[in-house]
Amino acid sequence: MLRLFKKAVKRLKQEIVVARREIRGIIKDRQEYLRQPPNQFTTQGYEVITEFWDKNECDRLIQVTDSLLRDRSYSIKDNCYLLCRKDIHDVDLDVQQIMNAQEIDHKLSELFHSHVLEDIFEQRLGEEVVLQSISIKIDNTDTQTKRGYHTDGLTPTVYKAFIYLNDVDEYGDGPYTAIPSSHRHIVKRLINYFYGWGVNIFATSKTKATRNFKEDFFLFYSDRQADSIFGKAGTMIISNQQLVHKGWHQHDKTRRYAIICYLIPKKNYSGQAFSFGRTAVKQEAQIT
Ligand SMILES: O=C(O)CCC(=O)C(=O)O
Repeated sequence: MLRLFKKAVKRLKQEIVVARREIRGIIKDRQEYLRQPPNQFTTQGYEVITEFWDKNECDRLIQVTDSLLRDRSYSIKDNCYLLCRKDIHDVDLDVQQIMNAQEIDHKLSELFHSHVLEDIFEQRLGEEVVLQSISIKIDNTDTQTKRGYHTDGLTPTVYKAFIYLNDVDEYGDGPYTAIPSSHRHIVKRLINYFYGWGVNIFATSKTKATRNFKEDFFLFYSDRQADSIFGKAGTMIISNQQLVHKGWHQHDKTRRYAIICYLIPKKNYSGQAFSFGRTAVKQEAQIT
């Protein structure tokens, strides 16, 4: 009994250390947003740039993607791999992603080395960013397991550029959906943080291993406050991933293909490799 009590106290102490660090980070990030140059991207948290990527290139990339799709995660070449989210998560079970796709496609490699994306973000943010990786995301139709409103991590800030490869004209095409300016909210963010903390405590260990509920938003936000972003193939959305966002949940019409580019502020970059979901490939390798 005493041993159990000591274990619980130790665990609580660890949780408090982590929470203090995360809460400090959350507040600091929001203070930084207020110091960014005022423009549509920094105030709204996202911006749409139409006709960014050539339509023929969109079609070509869809073909390349289709030729690489399999039902399980696997290593494609070097650092490039197919991630099937069902292998690592209990949400977004029908999402697949070709990670580090710049390593297998010459046009994506050109984009990766061109500094075009960094320039777009830097002009708006007034600080340097690093493009870490480019992936191709395949959102198969799904109305059951789509993740709800969340942010990507708690702190520090990360950015993404989404480039639609097919037309996203209606909700059934699965538009990117975000609550404008929510990256600046502090009180609602913190209340959701503590709520998620509670959910984490009661979640099963299997669920806890696949996602962090502190990044989810159960309170205050609804679709009525959100912008769903529609656009033709080639449309790019640049987004601060501390925006409260999701992929539209009633995705029941067409498979959506998109290039997803991952960027972080240069001040937070220490040369780390981009390996999101790589463990799924390792697990597959062990099984086969
Ligand atoms: O692809 C989408 O529309 C949403 C993606 C998302 O939720 C994310 O990148 O965290």
